[in-house]
Amino acid sequence: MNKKSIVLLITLSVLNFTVYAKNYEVKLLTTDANGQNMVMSPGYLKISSGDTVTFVPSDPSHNVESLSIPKNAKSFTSKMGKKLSHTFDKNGVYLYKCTPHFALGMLGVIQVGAADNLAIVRKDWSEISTGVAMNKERVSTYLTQVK
Ligand SMILES: [Cu+2]
Repeated sequence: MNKKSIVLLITLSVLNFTVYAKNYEVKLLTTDANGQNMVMSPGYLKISSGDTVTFVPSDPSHNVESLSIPKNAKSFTSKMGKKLSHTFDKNGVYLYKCTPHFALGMLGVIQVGAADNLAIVRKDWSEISTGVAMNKERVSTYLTQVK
């Protein structure tokens, strides 16, 4: 292999890395298109390690705060009404909430690659869910989508 093709290969692998790290958006909605109130959209999202999710509040009353996350993963908390872009670099299941609307079931689940910590998240959720008054079944539905 000559020098030129080595340089080309290195350039291509750098480009590949850039292309494959994806950006996603989760909207923090007061009301969605189906009339659901205080809801993350999408509530369940599957991404790959290295991908970035931007959380976008529909108005100043929402934020995100991580609740149950994989061991050694970075926790995240956004300021009320402000966008937050978070890069997920540890595989596993992340359960997070909107701090003011937690009791109304405003929670979401993000799966990053393999879901090795699913049993722990389910156990955490069974304890955390005692503080949720409405729309608990949303989280159960999101967790059944984890594959
Ligand atoms: Cu909220």
